[in-house]
Amino acid sequence: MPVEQSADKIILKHPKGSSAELLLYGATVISWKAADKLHLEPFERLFVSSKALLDGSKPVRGGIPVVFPCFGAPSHPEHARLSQHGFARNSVWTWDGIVMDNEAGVSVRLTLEPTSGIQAVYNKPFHLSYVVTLAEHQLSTDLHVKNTSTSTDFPPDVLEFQALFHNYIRAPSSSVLIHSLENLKYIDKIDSSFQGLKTETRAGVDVKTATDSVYEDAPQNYELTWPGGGLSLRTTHLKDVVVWNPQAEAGSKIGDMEEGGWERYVCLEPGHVRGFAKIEPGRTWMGQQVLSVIHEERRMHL
Ligand code: TA6
Repeated sequence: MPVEQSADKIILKHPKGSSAELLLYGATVISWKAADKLHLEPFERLFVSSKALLDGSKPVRGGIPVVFPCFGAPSHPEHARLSQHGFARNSVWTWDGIVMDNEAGVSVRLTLEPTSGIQAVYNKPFHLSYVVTLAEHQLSTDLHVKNTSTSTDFPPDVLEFQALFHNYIRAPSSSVLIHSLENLKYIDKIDSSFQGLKTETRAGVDVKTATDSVYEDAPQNYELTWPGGGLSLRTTHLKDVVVWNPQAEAGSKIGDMEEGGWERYVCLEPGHVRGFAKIEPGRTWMGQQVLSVIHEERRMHL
């Protein structure tokens, strides 16, 4: 069976051996296994802390949590009652079926509508649908946000939001490099003494020291490389990208982070997080990412 379902989890299996696991809680992808030309057995591509709680009591420390409708602490007046990174990552989503099942890939959809719990903190008309697609060497996630307002009032009931895929990519943080960020403007959240935007000067960005950088107007096409491995990330309608790794000092203070976990991942998080995406009543916005295995001979940056 290409799709297996249990009460709280969906497992996708591709006929060529790759697999993915998706929790209904937070629509969080908690595993993606894929082979490459050197390693013919599929292996884990995402990092999930061994201390992460997977019982729906708090957002998962790892995998791919979905951030919506605010990134970080809320900064929009309509988001004032939301907690850090919004409610999508700690709401239980609804199974909506298999979208595709063929040689090319296996694809499933979850949805999230305003529940009374969500409406208590965010009373806006929205419908989310999230499509996760697994191919032999690729994982894609598409978030569709619909403004369900039917109001014809003026001014229109515009939905303003931020959205981001909080990817915890399994990679050695001492040697991973991220490409395509050179010359971009970014906020350095680690350097609180510096106000304003810095300009990235590095061709390959490392996370050997604590890093929490929000790059704006990015090229939406990135490569992560490290000795022996690599992934590419392509995105659509996700103009910004965040690079985060806390390293030991801050990482050891994160309650659900396993000992030394910061050595085993880098977060590369594409999103619309500088300013707000806006949708008119009845319209839908879509943000997509495609994560692909880089095979040894195709790597440009090693
Ligand atoms: O995306 C980076 C970031 O916003 C960091 O500032 C860091 O705090 C991280 O997310 C984790 O946030 P969380 O709420 O999951 O602990």
